[in-house]
Amino acid sequence: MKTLKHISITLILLLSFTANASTGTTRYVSLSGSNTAPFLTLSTAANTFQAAINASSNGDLILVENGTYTLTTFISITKSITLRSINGPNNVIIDGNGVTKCFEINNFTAIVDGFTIMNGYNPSGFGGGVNIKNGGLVQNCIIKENQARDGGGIAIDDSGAIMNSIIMNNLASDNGVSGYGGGVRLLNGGEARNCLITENVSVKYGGGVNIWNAGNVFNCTITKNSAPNGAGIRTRNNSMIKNTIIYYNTGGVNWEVNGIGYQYYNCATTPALGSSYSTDCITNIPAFINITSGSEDYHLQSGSACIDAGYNLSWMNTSFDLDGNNRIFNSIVDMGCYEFNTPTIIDTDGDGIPDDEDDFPNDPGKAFINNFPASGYGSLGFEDLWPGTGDYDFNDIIVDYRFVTITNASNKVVKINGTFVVKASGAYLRNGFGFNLPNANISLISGLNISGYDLREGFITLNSNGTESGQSKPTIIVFDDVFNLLTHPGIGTGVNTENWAPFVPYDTLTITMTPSTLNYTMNDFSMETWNPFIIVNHERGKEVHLINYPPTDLVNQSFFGTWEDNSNPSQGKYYRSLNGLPWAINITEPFEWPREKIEIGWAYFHFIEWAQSSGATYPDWYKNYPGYRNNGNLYHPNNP
Ligand SMILES: [Ca+2]
Ligand SMILES: [Ca+2]
Ligand SMILES: [Ca+2]
Ligand SMILES: [Ca+2]
Repeated sequence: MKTLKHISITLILLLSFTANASTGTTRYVSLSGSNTAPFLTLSTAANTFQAAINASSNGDLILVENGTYTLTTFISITKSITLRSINGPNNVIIDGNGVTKCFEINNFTAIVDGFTIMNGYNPSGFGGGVNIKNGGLVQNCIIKENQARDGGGIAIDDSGAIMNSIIMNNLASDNGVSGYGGGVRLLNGGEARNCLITENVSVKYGGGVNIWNAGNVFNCTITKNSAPNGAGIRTRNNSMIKNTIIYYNTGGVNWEVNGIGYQYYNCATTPALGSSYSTDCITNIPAFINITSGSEDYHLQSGSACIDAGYNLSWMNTSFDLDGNNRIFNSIVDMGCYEFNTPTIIDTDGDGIPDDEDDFPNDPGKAFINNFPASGYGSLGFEDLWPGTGDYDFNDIIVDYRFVTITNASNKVVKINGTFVVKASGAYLRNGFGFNLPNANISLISGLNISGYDLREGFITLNSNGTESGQSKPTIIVFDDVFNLLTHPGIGTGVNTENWAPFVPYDTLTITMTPSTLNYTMNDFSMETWNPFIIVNHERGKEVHLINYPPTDLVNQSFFGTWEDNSNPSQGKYYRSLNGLPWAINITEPFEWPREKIEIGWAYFHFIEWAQSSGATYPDWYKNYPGYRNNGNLYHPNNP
């Protein structure tokens, strides 16, 4: 006998197709049991199957502990019982030892479930591994290396079924010239369903399956069997074959028909079946995962013509394929014993990211949009009289911001668009605005191409790529004079801070940062730690940052610690007033700023507490909650 090759065997114990064991007694079989009738526990378990069966009544369940059970005569089941392994077919082996068939079953509601059945020998009769005589179900089994004249693996007479099993490497031979069904023999009835039937040999008829007079084969994969007549399957008279793959069988023609009344539906085989006895059959190769000898895997590849090409039958709605997955996936059953159950992945641009996850499904160079903040805009408000506190109305520059980072399928940054909505300038100073990236990869100083800035006043010096020169961090100046963006309406101190002055439309700038190579990840930018600032009144050395954010390399250090500023660069303390207050605020949603000359504490009643607690109390100070603010002290544009 050939040895079993390494087909992946993943049979799982499934619930019985017919429930007959729920009402009876449970008995046990174990090689280490005390063999004490009536075998009601593992410790008193029967040592042989037959002892437990003989002690049982209709409706009983017999559970079998792991082990190899070597037979001297076959196991006979004539009662309505279920015989089941506790841990599946790889753990309970029934070995005919080359002297006897393993099972003879003769009861319509008997079930044999979850065994390896091997080395059965019955060269003058029916069923090397199993003979079902008029009734019985064998499921979730591996039937291998058995021999009989009729049905080397299993023979079913009149009625009965083999389901969800692997029938492999069995031989139909009387040690002479006769052999009928190397794997499965159906005589006058019987059914094989969801089985892999492979590497079986018959010396005469039906290497995989032989049907004589009547029998059904539904959703089986019959491959690499061998026989001179019907290498995969031979059917004689009333046979029905549905949803079955018959391929790669050798030694004779793949299939052979004889007599009358046989019909094939939705099968894949070659050569083509005759049109008078076949419906919706195909000759396409099935496209198994692997047919290489020793590495066989008979699951279907994506795109196989056998997928969704079967004919649905009512039992399929509640049954499983040979893997234990739903028998029907994607509405229509597949041909063969394994249902293809991977959703079809569409990747139109071929970048490896499926369309439904790809923000740019038609652009292979782009895959994902990453927003910072996660949604909408953040908002910045600055006070420009630093290092003096000034009027502390936090409206000298109001800028909303949003960064959209586009990454490719390898999570490398393609570009970053920074959108800045310049909303207000409640000041007479001509302030600029920029930011640096304190935790970015330093090579981005030269490796980043910048566009979209508005620099007209001549006091900013750029590197050729658009970053600011003289900086040790990537630094981008967005605009150098807010007066060039928001035109003064002619009355009032600034723009969009007095309710009685005309509203000036906001101005939006988009800075595009494009790395010169696709080698940078979002981590190389660390945008979430960006450090925004204003440049006060064309004075490049005078920057105002968020509290405790360090200045750029171009700042004039002599301002620190003067006036109300209590910065201490040696301690990493920056832009903090003597009272512990900031000169700039950053919130994650649009900010409603105070009117001109209205100190922020008069508009937002919890701002001071929030700032002095370093953000610990009232982190929601800017919300429009009762008792949180005086809306009359906020700017409300008269025609936004
Ligand atoms: Ca399907
Ligand atoms: Ca894609
Ligand atoms: Ca794409
Ligand atoms: Ca102001």
